[in-house]
Amino acid sequence: MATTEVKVPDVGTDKPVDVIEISVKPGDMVAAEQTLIVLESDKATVEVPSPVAGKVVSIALKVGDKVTQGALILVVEAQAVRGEGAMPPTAPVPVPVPAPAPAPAPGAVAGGVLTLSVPDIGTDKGVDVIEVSVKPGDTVAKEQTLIVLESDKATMEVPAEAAGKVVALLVKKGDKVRQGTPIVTLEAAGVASAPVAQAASAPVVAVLDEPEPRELEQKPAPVSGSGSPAVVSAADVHAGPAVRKLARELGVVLAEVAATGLKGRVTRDDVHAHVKKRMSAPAAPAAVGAGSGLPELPRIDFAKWGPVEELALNKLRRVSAQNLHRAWVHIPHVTQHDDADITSLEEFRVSENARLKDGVKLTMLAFLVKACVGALKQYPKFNSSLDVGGEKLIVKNYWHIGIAVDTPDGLVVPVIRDADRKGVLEIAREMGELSRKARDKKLTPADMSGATFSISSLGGIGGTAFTPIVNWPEVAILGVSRSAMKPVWDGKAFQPRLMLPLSLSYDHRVIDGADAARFITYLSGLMADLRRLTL
Ligand code: CAO
Repeated sequence: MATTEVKVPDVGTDKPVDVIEISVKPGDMVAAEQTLIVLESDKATVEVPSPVAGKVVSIALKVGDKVTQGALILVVEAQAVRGEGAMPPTAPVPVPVPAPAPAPAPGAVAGGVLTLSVPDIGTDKGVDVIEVSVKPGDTVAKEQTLIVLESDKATMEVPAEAAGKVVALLVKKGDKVRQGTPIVTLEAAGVASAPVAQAASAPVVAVLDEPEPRELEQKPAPVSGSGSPAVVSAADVHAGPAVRKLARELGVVLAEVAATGLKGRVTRDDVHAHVKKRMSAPAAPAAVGAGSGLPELPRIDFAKWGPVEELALNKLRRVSAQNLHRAWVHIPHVTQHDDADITSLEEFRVSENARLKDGVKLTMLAFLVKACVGALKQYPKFNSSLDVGGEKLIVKNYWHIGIAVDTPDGLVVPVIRDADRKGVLEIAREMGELSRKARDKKLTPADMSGATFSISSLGGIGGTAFTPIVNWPEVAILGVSRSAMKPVWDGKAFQPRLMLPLSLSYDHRVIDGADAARFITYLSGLMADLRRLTL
């Protein structure tokens, strides 16, 4: 077998460029056009393809070397493949009259003419060409839009991988295309015709005239519409095209990969390591705001402005943060406020507490739980969940009330089950137990699941009103602030009344403002006179 020495082609600069990736090893079988090494200059990343199919005999370079045009890259034991031109230099055979050319490979180069093809568009289905933005003879800049595609999920502009002059258009408006469909042929700007590999005597026909190094720092195509393909701002990530392709195939977001290559470059191994890590990692809670299209918050170095201290968040706080943020982002919140007159209820509570003396403290919150069940029965929508598809409401015929409990480790929400079947004393006793368990870290997941409505009381601390966040998948939550004596007009005079501030936050997709006003008015009425509950 004849051997072929593959050398560094013209990379558009006389200055030495870095070898940043060696994509093959001795003994590997390579196909013609397969990437052998990746070079990086100040301006671009260049992938050097193999001029021949064959077996890598030896490699003359290593990552980190600086090379210029003509430097030996490697030696390939060429395999004669009819029609591919990969022929042993010592035994040239006449070049056959070329048959009609097969569809060129994406980005294929032929004698300085580049065929640009449809990149990975996130779907295997054919998509429509809805606009052709260039015509033959046009000079296009790199990244200039060539065509616009439309799938049932997104519109996508396909930019030019390289600058040059449009020789021919290979698609028209209305065509259906998919990844790899040739779009245009382009006479690449500044194409040099230096051969990549010099054969000893006869040039390796065809293949050797062609392999211009392709500039492959592709920016992801801008995408508008929903359900966009895996397009991220990967343009800022340093990675060769082969690595980008691998990342796309494996569904890896390059920006998330820890780079170990030269100058912070992401290598193939990095992508594989990332996938391995992802596979072995325990399932993480869904990323906050994932798919919401929200811009990420930038990291800030607060130490720039003064001394800081970093405190690690415990798991409870991290998980609560995720859940609260998710609910806040997904649920359109509105909060309705009202004051309940609890003057007589408070008198009753105090006198009962004096009478009971059995260790159970009758709390205002226990009365509120009971009153909420009454209001939920009157307005069942508040005891429901919105189906994730947004097409149906799941109304529950059980009344489990979650109570937000503040603990040194963070907020937890244990649940009073079947509160409709329990008396106020029993609820008060159970709440005491649950909040003790919460503060002793003894709550089980079962203690904290299945709530249909929640109450968050800050009344023991203070404040006049707040907007609690709906505890998804519930659709409403009642915030309770500190009661206070207030002058209330009775039609003839101001009377001192004990008023309890209530703040009802609700999911406006499910509950109208009028419903919320009715609910809170009804609830306030029950707190003003609990005898109504018996009606
Ligand atoms: N108005 C006036 N006083 C009130 C009151 C109110 N709305 N609610 C409670 N109080 C009083 C109580 O009567 C009690 O007084 P005494 O000590 O004189 O008897 C005192 O405040 C302390 O009450 P408490 O808060 O311990 O008891 P509670 O039954 O009202 O609440 C619990 C229990 C578990 C809900 C509460 O301890 C708690 O953790 N609250 C915080 C919940 C929270 O963090 N919510 C925010 C979620 S969003 O970030």
